[in-house]
Amino acid sequence: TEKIAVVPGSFDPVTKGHLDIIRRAADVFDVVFVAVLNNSSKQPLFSIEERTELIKEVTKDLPNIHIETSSGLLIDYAREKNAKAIVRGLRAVSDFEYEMQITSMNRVLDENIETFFIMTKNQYSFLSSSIVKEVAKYGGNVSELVPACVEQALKQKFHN
Ligand code: COD
Repeated sequence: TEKIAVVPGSFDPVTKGHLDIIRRAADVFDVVFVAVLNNSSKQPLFSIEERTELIKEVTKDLPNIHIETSSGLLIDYAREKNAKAIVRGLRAVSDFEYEMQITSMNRVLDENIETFFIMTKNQYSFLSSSIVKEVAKYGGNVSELVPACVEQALKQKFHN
């Protein structure tokens, strides 16, 4: 049977660090659902539709990836998709406590869905959507950090 994974995030906006995790998950699992969700502790710059469109654009070459949004709980979405695993990226020790907390909570909600972690590539270990937004806001060059269409979208947000 097909091994299905969910890669969840707010992706506000998607970076080369996210893309690396999504591609590596798609290499290991048969089918990957990228779930664009709202993180209630963050105030997003891009709407959920804009975030979804950008990820679709940059993953269209990958046949086993599906991009969707959901407004409910991650674990309910994962169950609905018949997913065996939730895949998250880890950058630094600073990610660990938060990830540990949501992993434990998700396990309480459904003990049959495992959370897997993929360690960031060294060149992306400092990279976050927040830092990208900060640099783009003040007109800095983010072309090494995000795909070209995301760079364009950031320019439009901040300089139109
Ligand atoms: N290198 C490697 N991984 C990275 C990098 C990088 N440079 N940058 C980000 N990542 C990873 C993150 O560690 C994460 O795993 C993933 O990419 C997505 O990152 P973000 O920041 O876009 O996503 P988050 O952390 O805001 O996502 C949080 C969720 C939206 C998943 C969470 O809030 C959620 O599940 N919301 C739905 C409601 C719910 O179920 N809440 C209860 C959870 S217990």
